[in-house]
Amino acid sequence: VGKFKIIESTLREGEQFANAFFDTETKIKIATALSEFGVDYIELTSPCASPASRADCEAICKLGLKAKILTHTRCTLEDAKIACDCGVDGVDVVIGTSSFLREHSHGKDMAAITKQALEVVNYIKSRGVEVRFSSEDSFRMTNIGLGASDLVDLLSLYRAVDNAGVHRVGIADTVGCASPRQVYDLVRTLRGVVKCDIECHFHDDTSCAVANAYSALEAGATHIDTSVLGIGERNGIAPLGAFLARMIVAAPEYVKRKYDLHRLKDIENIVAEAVHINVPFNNPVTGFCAFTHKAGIHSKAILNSPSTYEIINPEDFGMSRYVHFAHRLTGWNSIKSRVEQLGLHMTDAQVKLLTTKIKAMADVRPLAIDDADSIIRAFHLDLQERDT
Ligand code: HCA
Ligand code: CU
Repeated sequence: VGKFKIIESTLREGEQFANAFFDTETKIKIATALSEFGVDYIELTSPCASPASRADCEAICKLGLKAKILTHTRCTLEDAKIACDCGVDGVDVVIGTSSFLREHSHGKDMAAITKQALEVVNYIKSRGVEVRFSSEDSFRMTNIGLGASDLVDLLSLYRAVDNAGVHRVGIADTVGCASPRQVYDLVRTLRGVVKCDIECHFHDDTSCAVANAYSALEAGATHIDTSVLGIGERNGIAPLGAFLARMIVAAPEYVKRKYDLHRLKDIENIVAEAVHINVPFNNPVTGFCAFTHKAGIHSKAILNSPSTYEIINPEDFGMSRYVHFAHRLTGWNSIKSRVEQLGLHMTDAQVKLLTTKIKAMADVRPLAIDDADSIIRAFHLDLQERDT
């Protein structure tokens, strides 16, 4: 899992999110931010989708960004030609379940589909452009309903495009049905069949997208599709931030070297604003409480040594930890730390007494930080008056 590439699809899959409408300026802003962040690829909506989609694709190709620009099209020569004419670095072609699964269903049109795939792959390569070949709904197609002959068909199709020199093949969990173990098995099998890179695309309908991405990498996948905050069809795909939270734990040096993690929060805010949503409260890394510690036992340990209750160092993402001290679960270590932050001096015995006061107040009603600070200051003033 130590080395992987990100195909950032906020501007393709993300445009399929219910609320998404990106004007040219917003697309350029998002593409530029993602490129500066360090994603390897930025995937754009097919130029065949609409005239503006085509113009935007051409405009983004001309920006000269560090990230490679991809677009995503159906597996046809007409679409492939338009894509290459836009000036993209690569084309991700996908063969739909309608053409693959339904018509083909049990080997009949396999030869025709392979022929079409090879034509498109060879054409894109002849234009000097990178090409990925993928099938929609790869998991249901091979695991549920249809059975083993479909897996064999799928693998022989992938082997044929691999032999033709495709740069990547892709697997897509279009409906979000796959489990990490199914993913591992399919990717492992595919890894034994093709030499090219393997890209994986996971929808999050059952909340497995990041786990599936990780499993895919363990099994030998090389590229993972993400979108900012996970936006996409229905409830979306593997979120960029959540995926990197997983990966910084698994491959810290690689992730820290490769990505400008401090920019994550800004990028999420740009996208959240563009599609009129809030960053979820429990978002990995950037959720408002992602590094807030509350219970007395946790807070004491965190104040001594943050790694006790933190698997991710907030500083790696330019975030800061917060010890929540103004509540009835608090402990005297948290209060002592707050007293010091306020620049006040007390003995441990005094802090302990103060803590019982704060806990008693917090039993009656929720305390704001200001409330707790006033109690601390009043207590401190009291001590001083008693001294004089
Ligand atoms: C869709 C297509 C896709 C394609 C994924 C890919 C999917 O919108 O249904 O090309 O890898 O989820 O299957 O996003
Ligand atoms: Cu998708």
